Amino acid sequence: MKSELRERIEDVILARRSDADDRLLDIAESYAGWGKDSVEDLSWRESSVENRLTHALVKGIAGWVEEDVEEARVKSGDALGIIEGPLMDGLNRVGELFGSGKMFLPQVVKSARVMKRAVGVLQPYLEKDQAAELSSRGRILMATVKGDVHDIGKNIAGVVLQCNGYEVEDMGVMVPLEDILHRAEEWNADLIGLSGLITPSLDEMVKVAAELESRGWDIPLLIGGATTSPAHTALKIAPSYSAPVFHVKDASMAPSAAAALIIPEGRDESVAKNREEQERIRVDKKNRIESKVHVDLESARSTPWIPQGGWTAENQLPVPGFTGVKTFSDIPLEDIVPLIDWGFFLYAWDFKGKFPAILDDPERGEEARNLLRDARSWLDRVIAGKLLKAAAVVGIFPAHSAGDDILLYNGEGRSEPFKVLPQMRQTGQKEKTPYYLSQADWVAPVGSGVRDWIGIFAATGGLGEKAAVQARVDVDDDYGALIIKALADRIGEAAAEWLHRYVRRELWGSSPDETLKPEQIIAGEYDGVRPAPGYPPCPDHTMKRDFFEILGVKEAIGVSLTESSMMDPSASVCAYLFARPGAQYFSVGRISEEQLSDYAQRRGMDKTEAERWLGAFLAYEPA
Ligand code: B12
Repeated sequence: MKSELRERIEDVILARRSDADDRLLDIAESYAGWGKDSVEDLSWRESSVENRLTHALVKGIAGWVEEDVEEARVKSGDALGIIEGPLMDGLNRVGELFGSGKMFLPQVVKSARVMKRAVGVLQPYLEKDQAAELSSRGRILMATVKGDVHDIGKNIAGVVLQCNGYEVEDMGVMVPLEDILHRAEEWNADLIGLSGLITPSLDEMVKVAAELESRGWDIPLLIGGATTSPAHTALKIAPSYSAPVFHVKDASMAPSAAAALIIPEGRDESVAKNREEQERIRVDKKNRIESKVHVDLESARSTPWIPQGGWTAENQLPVPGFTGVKTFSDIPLEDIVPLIDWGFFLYAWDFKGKFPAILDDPERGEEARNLLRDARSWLDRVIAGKLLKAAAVVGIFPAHSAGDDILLYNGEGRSEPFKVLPQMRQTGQKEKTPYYLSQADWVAPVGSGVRDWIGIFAATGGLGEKAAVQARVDVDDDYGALIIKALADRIGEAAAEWLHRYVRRELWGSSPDETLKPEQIIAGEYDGVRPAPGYPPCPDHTMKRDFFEILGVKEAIGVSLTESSMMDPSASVCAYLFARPGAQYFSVGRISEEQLSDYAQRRGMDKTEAERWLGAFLAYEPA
């Protein structure tokens, strides 16, 4: 056994150091596959130290990096030369392989970890001005905008950019625009990269662009994140700023977008092409919005969905065994784990495709399996070390609908609602379906004689995430940090799944005999739906404020809302629970001006405020 491995195992067994388990895990991957039947090919260890460094970088092998770097430094006495030579050679190779689809995201992240560690060893030997001189293709300042706490996508994009030779400074999450601009100027950034997960963040990106414009700056912007799109970038962000604004679909596109903006050769052409494309999107979008016919609200409301047989006693749901609010402050992770949707875990790492079939994909299967193996081993560690905690709070209330509003009551007296939750309705003209849907349709109307109930909840898998992620960052382990983040998201979603099943089977008992297997639950084969504020049937993110107030979410489970109505920790979800058979997911589609005004009034907001929150969904250009 290699002395390094033996030493680290002994550290764990004999409890010799407080960071013993971290250190063992750090090198464990380098030994993956060792055993009776497989002998790792270590012939690369016979090569020159420079070749070994390049090899370790390309293969993402962290086990020997510190000792190899030290050997190279003693040999050449030129710390900067080692970075610019064998290490950059390896990194360039990684960039090429990733760019040509021959290497996948987890491998890139592992390579980045090797680079960070190597540079970490050399840093003390770099002269002050040498550190600044380190050859770089350009400086990219990245930030998740104010009000948004999502950062897994931004972090992945940052690692990929670093692996392509860009210097990246990541300002983290919820970064106010003043701070972004201040740092961009101070650091002399070549590009600013903005990220965001939910639609209110789009508005914040427009603010950043407008502020850059008013200061007369010309630093190009890169726009990324799940909710961003070429259309929004073209329609809203680019018109606010004269300098180039590029939308970046995913991490693999980030290096080419950065290169197109930074490398002088071909730059003008790329910028002109981007502008042309954005102009085309604007014209196309305008034509499409104008050609979409909306029926008036009254007509849409006159054809709601109604259950088969109408609102009669047969369509009353089972009376809940419990009404009120219930908190689950520490849901055992072992109970949640079977409900994890591993398909989405892989999706976060850019392995898009059906799960588990993707594990057998001839090109991507092996890497997907390796990633899953690492993730499961991290999950064991998370559970054993209680690194993450899952919690949830749910409320089940007597309810009725009144037009497009859902009314919540405190008791079966149902005299005065204690809360009104206004909903929206589809108004885009339909040819086929006989109804225009609203979530209010899933609840029996007031005066129908049918009693009804709904649930609302918030759940999280992110308690403890910040500390657990930081512990990995502190040892330059982006790979582990990203795995923990992605696991927290999955645990949050699985906690919602766990809670919903408990509500269906026991707390409410709307499906008391349900015996679905985990994979059927993940496929959504249960009765009822769980739409989340921000999703297409209910795009108003501010509804989360009402949920949080009703459930006392912050006090109950420590999840809070940012000014953009995003939940912190980010690995959190909140949603409605509708048990009505026949209830479905749908999209309200574009919101007409008539509906917006009506909704704003029911919601007690002024029209401009409602337009701001729902800006991404409007069927018209606000004044
Ligand atoms: C998985 C998922 C979740 C997970 C994890 C979220 C997360 N941390 O990523 C959980 C379950 C926690 C979640 C929660 C919610 N979600 Co969600 N979620 C998704 C889903 C299905 C995938 C997102 C994802 O993980 N992508 C993988 C990551 C790695 O990709 P990424 O962030 O986009 O980043 C890539 C690129 O965009 C790019 N990139 C990112 N940033 C940057 C920056 C720069 C500079 C560059 C160059 C590139 C770049 O590179 C990355 C790597 O390729 C999307 C739908 C979809 N298909 O996109 C909805 C979606 C993002 N969610 C949505 C919503 C509404 C929510 C909730 C508000 C719902 C709720 N009420 O609970 C909450 C909000 C959470 C909170 N904290 O407030 C909406 C947002 C749209 C909107 N109307 O606002 C979406 C689009 C679904 C939809 N169709 O409506 N969600």
